[in-house]
Amino acid sequence: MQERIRLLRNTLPDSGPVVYWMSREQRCRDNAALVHAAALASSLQRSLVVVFCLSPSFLAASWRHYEFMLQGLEETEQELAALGISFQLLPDAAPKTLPPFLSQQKAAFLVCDLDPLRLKRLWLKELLAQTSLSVAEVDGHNIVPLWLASGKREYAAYTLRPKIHRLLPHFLTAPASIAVQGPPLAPRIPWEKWRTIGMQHSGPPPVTWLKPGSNAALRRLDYFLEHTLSGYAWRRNDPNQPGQSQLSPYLHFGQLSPQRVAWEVRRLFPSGSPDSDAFLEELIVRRELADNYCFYTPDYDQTTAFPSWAQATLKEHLSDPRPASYLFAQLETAATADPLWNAAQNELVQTGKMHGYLRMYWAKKILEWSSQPQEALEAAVLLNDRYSLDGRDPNGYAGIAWSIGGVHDRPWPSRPVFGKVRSMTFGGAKKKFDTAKYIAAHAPDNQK
Ligand code: FAD
Ligand code: FO1
Repeated sequence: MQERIRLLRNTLPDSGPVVYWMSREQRCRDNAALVHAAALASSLQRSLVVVFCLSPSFLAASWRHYEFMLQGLEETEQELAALGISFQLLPDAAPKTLPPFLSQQKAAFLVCDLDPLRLKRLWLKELLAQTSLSVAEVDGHNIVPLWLASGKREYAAYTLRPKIHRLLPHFLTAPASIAVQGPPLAPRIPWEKWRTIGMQHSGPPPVTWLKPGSNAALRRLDYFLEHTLSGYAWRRNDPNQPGQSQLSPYLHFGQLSPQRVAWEVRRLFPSGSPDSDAFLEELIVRRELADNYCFYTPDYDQTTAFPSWAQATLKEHLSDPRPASYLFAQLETAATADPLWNAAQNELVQTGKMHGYLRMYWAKKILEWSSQPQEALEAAVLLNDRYSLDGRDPNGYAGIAWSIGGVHDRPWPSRPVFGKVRSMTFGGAKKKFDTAKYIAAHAPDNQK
């Protein structure tokens, strides 16, 4: 447990409570930071307070995302209250609202979530500058703590995988859960009022096919383990099959612990299987590679972060003619001449989730149609962050950088526009799955 914690500052405790600033891990169960904060509270003989700072505009998040997040937080408040733990919602981003809260509470200690996103690193930096209390940062997201898996940006999955696998037996243990801290409290946050914050946002409405919150997340996990994990290895790349777990929105908002998911998969398949191995490769190695990329590469959403071979090859092919070019509005409204791309974009807009295989094709086409790679990167990030439930996540920035800039990939035989960056074509997709069936199911109504 201790290895999951980084003590950022150690000073004499003031007379008030231990405060857990919940941000990435928005759950009561299986939350290592919460468990650590409770342990500190009991060793210091102080109470424990959990606080969430609600930023009114977070990285192009829209109503769809705030609704999903706030409903999940409402459930988390109920679960914390049942354990006698008070939960406070502060009405603005952390650097503004947390320092006054901490001094008003005379907080003895602050525990916070590790979050590799640039904005979150900035929030933590500003917070440390404006306070003087002890601060501990906990990696409650990665099974092998980010700092221990690697102390530097990794080149690809194959360089990080052995480092992860060596440490996995030590870290893939039953998730630690929080004990009762006191008599049950009555939940007291006026959630209806806070949900108007989300509704003020324009953009896509909330989704209805996926229920937010930790309980729904655990039910979805059970369903996946029961019905979808077997066959995952081959079905996951067929967009016409329900082969993915659909867990990414819950993992993104921290409503579900990746450690819980991996632990349950390992319980079902103690010595592994092609399906469980394929799934854990994605859940552990690919996901932790994305965290590694964002944590050690602050310009993770810029072409400057691409490997030098990719920057050179894309530059060399800048003057190649593009097979088509579109305004951002044409991309956003799925109005290109590519029916497969339009169907994928429409699936994203309508459901808030695009199939993993098509995400690669979708991003690579944006590169092929853009005059500059940076323009393609910005368009892909904006569309992904605006419409995808699991957007604004290290997985997204890493996935887009892989697709457009060869991050975590290798050079391929050169093609127009792509150069040595791996390309994907409609013809190639046709060989992989029944594209006509997917288009019929997901194309915009006016293209059916
Ligand atoms: P499953 O196949 O069931 O995977 C289970 C979990 O494993 C996922 O929830 C995720 O945490 C992890 N995982 C799976 N594939 C990857 C991957 N390639 N990289 C990192 N982790 C992975 N994922 C996001 O969470 N948010 C995003 O915004 C996002 N944007 C992407 C953009 C592009 C261009 C690409 C190529 C990939 C992107 N991904 C993103 C990664 C991946 O496509 C999604 O994690 C996955 O499709 C989520 O659906 P699932 O949970 O049903 O997947
Ligand atoms: N984290 C916060 O601490 N406060 C917020 O108000 C907040 C809003 C938000 C909206 C959409 C979204 O996708 C994420 C949001 N997050 C917020 C961050 C999220 O909890 C994750 O920490 C990161 O996005 C993933 O690293």
